[in-house]
Amino acid sequence: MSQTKKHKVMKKQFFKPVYALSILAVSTGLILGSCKKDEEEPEPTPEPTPEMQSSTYNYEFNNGQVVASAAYDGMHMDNLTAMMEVEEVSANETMISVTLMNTVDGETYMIHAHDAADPANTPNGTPYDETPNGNVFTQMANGNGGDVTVSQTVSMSYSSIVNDYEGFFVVHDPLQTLSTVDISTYLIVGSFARTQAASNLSSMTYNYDFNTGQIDPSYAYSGSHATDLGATLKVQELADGTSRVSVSLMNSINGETYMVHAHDQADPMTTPNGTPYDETPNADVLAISIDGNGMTAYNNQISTMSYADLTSNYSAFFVVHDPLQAIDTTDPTTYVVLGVFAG
Ligand SMILES: [Cu+2]
Repeated sequence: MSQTKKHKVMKKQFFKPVYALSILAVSTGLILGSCKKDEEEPEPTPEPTPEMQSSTYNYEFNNGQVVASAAYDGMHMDNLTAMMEVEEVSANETMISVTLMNTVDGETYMIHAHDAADPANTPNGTPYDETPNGNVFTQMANGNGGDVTVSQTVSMSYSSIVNDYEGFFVVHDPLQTLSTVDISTYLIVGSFARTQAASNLSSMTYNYDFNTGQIDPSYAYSGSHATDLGATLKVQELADGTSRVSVSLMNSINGETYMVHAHDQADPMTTPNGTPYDETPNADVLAISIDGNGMTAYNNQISTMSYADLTSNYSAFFVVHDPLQAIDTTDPTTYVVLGVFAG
């Protein structure tokens, strides 16, 4: 809403009370002073200086949008996103601010502008200069478990940043050794200060409670693990047709290692021990361990199966084995979580 329009609305709302409470017109008049001024000047005041320009660019997590074969592959949760604000400060100065959402507490994120380059001329065939451009953006953000913002004022015009500068915006993973060659270590990568094309990559999250026999009453957990453990399973579509399968365990026990598996459903008539599933986990879908930390613990893997297959066609059980007793794949009462995979 323009300033003028806003004032007209305010005028309408305040008109009657002002009339009725004319005794209080002195004080009320002061409050409405700025509005009255607009009414008294029918001609719009010409802008003395052009308004400062600004724009905002949103970046999704690296699921292979820029380089399909190089979706992020590592231990960081894939809910991290970034927002870049480019604001004109003066004719030759621009402020660039980057906000990271869903950061990991205590980790330091390297956030860089890498100039685009001809891969034929770079040492390792990268389509960018591996040395970040400190004249555009080179900042570190300290993760706090939530949103963090870092800013840099650069000696370039607004237009040269948003129209002329050709580079990549990169957020490096703080949970692994910094690599400027391996794009699968980038949490975020996209063209710098440009609107990113819509990726339309799908994801779905499934919640699982502790195993109290939801699949079969005779499978209800029996053991000493606290029953407040819960799990979420997330399937994220990646640009090359594969998927990232992520698991979070809530209220995990610190120091215990949880085996987390997809076990393909099977006809019990055909399995060695009459189980309604294959006792060997499906390593192409989910066979990971999660280190318990006393709170929410996390791990993930990339599956070659497509998002559509995993969420619609694949028939398996999602199993979290009890770390407090020996693994027994024939005995579902040792499973702290048991549910239909992506069901
Ligand atoms: Cu298993």
